[in-house]
Amino acid sequence: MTLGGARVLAALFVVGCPVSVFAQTHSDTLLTVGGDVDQPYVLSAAEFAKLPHTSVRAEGHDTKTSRFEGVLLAELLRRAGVKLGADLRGPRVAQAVVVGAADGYRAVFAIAELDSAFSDRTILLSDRRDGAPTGTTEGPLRVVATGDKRFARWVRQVTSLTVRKL
Ligand SMILES: Nc1nc2c(c(=O)[nH]1)N[C@H]1C(S)=C(S)[C@@H](COP(=O)(O)O)O[C@H]1N2
Ligand SMILES: [Mo]
Repeated sequence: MTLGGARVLAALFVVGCPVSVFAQTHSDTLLTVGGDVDQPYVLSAAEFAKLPHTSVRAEGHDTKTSRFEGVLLAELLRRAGVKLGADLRGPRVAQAVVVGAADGYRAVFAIAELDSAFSDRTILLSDRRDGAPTGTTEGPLRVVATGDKRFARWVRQVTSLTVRKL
């Protein structure tokens, strides 16, 4: 086969392959960020660890106050192309993110709730509590949402963030 023919075949293979082969099924995928966004992506644990982290003191459902470290949901969505701050207006105000977990549990945040231009709350995906990695029961990633008085949206074992334009 000619080199050109091989290239065409390779291109057909890429086009014909389910997206998942290239974007979602790395065996080491920790988190999938997608839905109605311009730049869906996946992160391995090593990639997540390298993202800019924020820390916050908060009381967990177990009534213990801890220092939680993690990556702001706003930062994770900004990297997928979600517009925040002055650009979060008009139809964009009707966007929400579905936080999905390994056990099928889901919780929804409005995008505006996550944006520091709208709110002083800290909403992050925590990978460390009091300096130690979040265990596999709670984590590896868990939502921490200051300002929620109940803990139903502190989703454990988070695997996906899916943006929905309502
Ligand atoms: N994945 C997942 N996360 C979850 C839940 C769940 O059922 N599955 N329950 C929520 C509810 S209703 C509460 S009250 C808290 C309990 O947090 P805890 O496990 O730290 O006590 O987790 C929240 N996160
Ligand atoms: Mo709960």
